Amino acid sequence: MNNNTLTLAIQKSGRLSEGSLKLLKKCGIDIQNGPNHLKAKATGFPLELIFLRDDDIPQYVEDGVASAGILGYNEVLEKKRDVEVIQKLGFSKCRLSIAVARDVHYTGRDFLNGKRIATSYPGILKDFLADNGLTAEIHPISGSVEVTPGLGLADAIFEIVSSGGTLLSNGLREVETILHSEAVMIAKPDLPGQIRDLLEKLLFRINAVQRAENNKYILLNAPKEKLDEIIALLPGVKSPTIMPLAIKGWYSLHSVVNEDDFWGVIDKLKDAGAEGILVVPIEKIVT
Ligand code: PRT
Ligand code: ZN
Repeated sequence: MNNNTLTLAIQKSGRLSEGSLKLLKKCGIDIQNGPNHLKAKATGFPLELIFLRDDDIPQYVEDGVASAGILGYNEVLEKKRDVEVIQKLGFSKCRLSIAVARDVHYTGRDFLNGKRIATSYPGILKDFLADNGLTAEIHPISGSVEVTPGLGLADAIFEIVSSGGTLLSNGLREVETILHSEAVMIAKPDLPGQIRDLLEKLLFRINAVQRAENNKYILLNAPKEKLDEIIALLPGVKSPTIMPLAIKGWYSLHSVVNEDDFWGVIDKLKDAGAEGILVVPIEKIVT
């Protein structure tokens, strides 16, 4: 481990690769040679990337070959390695669910007792069954878990669901959502101080990117008599900026609105008399 460089493991090719590289790029970090190599040096940050299968990332981080890694939370739980989840990254969101054939009468979790459940996540399934006092036969399978009920190989499956399209096309129905997952940053616990500092710097950039993505910059016009009511609707980073317009008695307000309550706020602003509302994306929010 080089104390002047942070070694980060990311997925070589798959559903996490693009999101991982995109996030780094938004943090001002580019790589010189791509995922066709095992390793790549980054520009814009003292970082070296290692490209791996996502299954291998927890072990490489535990062993210290990489100081940190980006992978699905589901894979972290499944592998049970000694690694720390330090940040949710907001992409590759999915859920792990139990599904049964569409025409099966599912009576609740007790239905699973004595049944055969096919899964590519036997570890998580085992814990779920134990936590709920259920006994079932776990059939570990890698790939195409969804076809097993149709082939008579399983009574239920426990698998990743995103849009639900794969379940639908295999005549299956989601009956229990066990876990929500997304890409996360993991790190080796007890990293040397200098490496921990580098990781903190990277997390600082990631936070700025995430905050920006969760917020929009809003500009609107309003007459003087409506200002108080409108300001009350706009929390902003501190408080809204107010500038007089060329037309007497009118002002321009600038603020930041959270994506979660965005449409609710817009409706209220219109009702309160705001006009010419402009909404623009934010590149970074550094606090
Ligand atoms: O080669 P390597 O081992 O690195 O990759 P992999 O094939 O094991 O993983 P990959 O690239 O398929 O997925 C990596 C991670 O992406 C997973 O561990 C999840 O955290 C996350 N993710 C997000 C998904 C999905 N969405 C997803 N839809 N992983 C898999 N799927 C599959 C799922 O297995 C199922 O077969 O897509 C199907 C369901 O999708 P819908 O949209 O039809 O519901
Ligand atoms: Zn994998």
